[in-house]
Amino acid sequence: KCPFPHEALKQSVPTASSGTKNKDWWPDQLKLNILRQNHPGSNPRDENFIYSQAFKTLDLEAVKKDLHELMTDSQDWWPADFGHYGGLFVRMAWHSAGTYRITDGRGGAAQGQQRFAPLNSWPDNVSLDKARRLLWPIKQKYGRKISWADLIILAGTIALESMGLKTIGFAGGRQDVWEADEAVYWGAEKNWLGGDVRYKHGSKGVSNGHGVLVADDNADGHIHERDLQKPLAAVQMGLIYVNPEGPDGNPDPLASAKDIRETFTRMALNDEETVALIAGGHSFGKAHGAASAKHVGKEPEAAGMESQGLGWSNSFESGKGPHAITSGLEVTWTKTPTQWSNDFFEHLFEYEWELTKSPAGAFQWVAKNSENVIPDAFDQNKKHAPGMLTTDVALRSDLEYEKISRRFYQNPDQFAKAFARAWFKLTHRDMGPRERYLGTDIPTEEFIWQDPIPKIDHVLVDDQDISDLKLQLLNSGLTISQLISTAWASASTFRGGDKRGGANGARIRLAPLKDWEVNNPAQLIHVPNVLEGIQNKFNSTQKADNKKISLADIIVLGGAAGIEQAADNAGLSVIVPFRAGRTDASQEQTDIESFHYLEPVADGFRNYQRAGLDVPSEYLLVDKAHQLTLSAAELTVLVGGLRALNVNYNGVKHGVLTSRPGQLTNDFFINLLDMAVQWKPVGDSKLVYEGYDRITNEVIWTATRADLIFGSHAELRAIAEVYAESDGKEHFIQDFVEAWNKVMNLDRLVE
Ligand code: HEB
Repeated sequence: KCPFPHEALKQSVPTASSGTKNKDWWPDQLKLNILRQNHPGSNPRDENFIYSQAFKTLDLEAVKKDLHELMTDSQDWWPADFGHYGGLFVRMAWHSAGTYRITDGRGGAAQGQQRFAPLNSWPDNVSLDKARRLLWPIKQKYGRKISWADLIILAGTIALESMGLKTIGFAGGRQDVWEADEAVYWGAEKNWLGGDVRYKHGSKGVSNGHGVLVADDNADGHIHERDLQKPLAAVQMGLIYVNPEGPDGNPDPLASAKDIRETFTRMALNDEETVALIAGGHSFGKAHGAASAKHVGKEPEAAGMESQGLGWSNSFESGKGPHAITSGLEVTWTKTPTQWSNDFFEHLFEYEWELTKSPAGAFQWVAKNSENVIPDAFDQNKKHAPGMLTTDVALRSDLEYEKISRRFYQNPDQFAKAFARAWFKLTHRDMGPRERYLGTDIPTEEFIWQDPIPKIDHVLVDDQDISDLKLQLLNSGLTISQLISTAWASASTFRGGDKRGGANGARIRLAPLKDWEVNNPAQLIHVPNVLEGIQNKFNSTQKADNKKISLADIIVLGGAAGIEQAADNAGLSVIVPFRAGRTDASQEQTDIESFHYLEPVADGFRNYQRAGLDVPSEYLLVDKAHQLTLSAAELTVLVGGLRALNVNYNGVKHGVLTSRPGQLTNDFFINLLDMAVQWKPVGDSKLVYEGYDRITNEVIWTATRADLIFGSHAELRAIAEVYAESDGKEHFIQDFVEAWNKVMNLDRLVE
């Protein structure tokens, strides 16, 4: 050993991104980073670039042709099983879409997140790094005209077509982002595929310390045997859904069926869709577990720089082709793994299944007493016995799944049709309204899960009509607060993840929205009636030119009129922009069960929180702000303005820090930051606080955590100060109106 102290002489140079950070010192600090994602500066494309326009210039047929050719263009660096990449690309697309959760609408295929951590490194996504690299030449060729997010789904869809399954179409329109999404709650565990921490027993709510919170509406006090934490759609970190070997690696098909049902329901799929997808997916390709996982290197995010973003290098023999190790399972389901067939069900029912282990030591099932009828992926002289995963056998063990599986076995056409429809839903579920779909392969059929809204069939109101209607709204007998809170209730159902909800459709008057606690049904009930009265009067007198206004528009217009009046009452004149063109959905166009998931457990903007949540209100507030795609400043100005406007749930006074409630003022900020007031929690729950006058010791205000966070959180306080400054009043009103207008139009995604 050299006696010279090389190590000691090495100089350490501190760099900007290294060192201990706030998140290390105060891990539970409320983080606003999710409100600052996808800043225009992070986008390498021209600021005027509009993806939908670029896509319209794409020669979709040419891309499809190239994809068809790619399927059989086997590359030495990652040879295709059975000479066809179809199975790999179907799995890639399914894993891209399969991160969607209906509970909060986050996850899914729409941003191309599979390129980034954690998804690019999830144990369940092994080898999909190779799939995306195989696609790169096509991505490169068509450039900005097709996003990764679209290309990944299109590749899976063309893979199906190329293997003989007739799909029902494809829509483009998924715009790429350039950074990992920080907002998705993937779970709280610290280990990949670590224990069963996602299941809890009878607890009431969940906080994760990541600034994203979730509430458990299973909180019925009942002790659930196996109660998967909301909103997770996977039973373990790193899995798209469920453990293929069975719950926690225990090869029990029936128990596994329970996990499948729970997780697929989270993805908005019913039993029939679930059976069709699993069986249809596993009609193709194979599982890879040639040898023990000890041969497999680090995942992409942890691999050496020389790996250039690839991971899981495999030291077993050639490390690819017949030696590939992906899941560690080694199964081929059908006799024709590159051709659609009914083999999956035929095998499932015609064989009895025996538990065995893959060469890598994982539990899997093999057909008893079967001939070796299954081809080998590389050696034409080799044959294998049919195999199944525990999760596949579950489709026969579970009573409900079994019924569907048998029907599909006996009716292959029903199976193919159900698969094609479920595949389209799976891969388009998170894109929002159909109007956003791009391309020439869009199915003409309208699906209920698309939350359809009628097309405009009337002439829109003009400026004169708008000011007439505003007057009528203000004279309708409804209070300013009612007008504003109804508009807010309607528009704020929007969620950015899957672009569902919003003011369009006026679904606030329909089940289930009209019965939501947050909308205070007892009070809401007559507001739409009054508004409808105004609408009917207008529409019945405008017949000649077919000029009409929808209730959805009237609701938003009422909010605008209310805010203008509230500003006027405070001595300021503002115009709240209004653009007509919304239409009204019917009850039949509204899938009650699926809208149930949009119900807010909290709306800090109205100081509402469902009782019994074990999550601090400020976390729920930031979560909601993220759903509304608001920045931290927009969040702040909206809360301050709405408090002054007195639109709290059920008229509670918390946070209405003004002596003139109902006027649009910056009083909330002035009084919140006033040093003459001292705040103290009421009781131990730390839900409600009282503000004492330091001199008289009298209680002058009350507030919740969703109010006081704007004084206690250093970054939010800094924003609040801007709106409380002596010259901040005008600025406040302008910003409030802008942010309000943004929320009212969140669902108008197509220009
Ligand atoms: Fe699947 C494969 C699992 C569902 C499609 N999968 C596979 C595998 C596994 C699994 C483990 C193997 C991998 C490797 O490579 O190794 N899955 C699973 C589970 C589930 C599923 C657990 C739930 C239950 N899949 C599914 C679906 C689909 C699919 C839904 C679609 C639709 N997968 C698939 C495919 C494949 C698989 C295609 C093959 C791949 C290749 O070939 O590469």
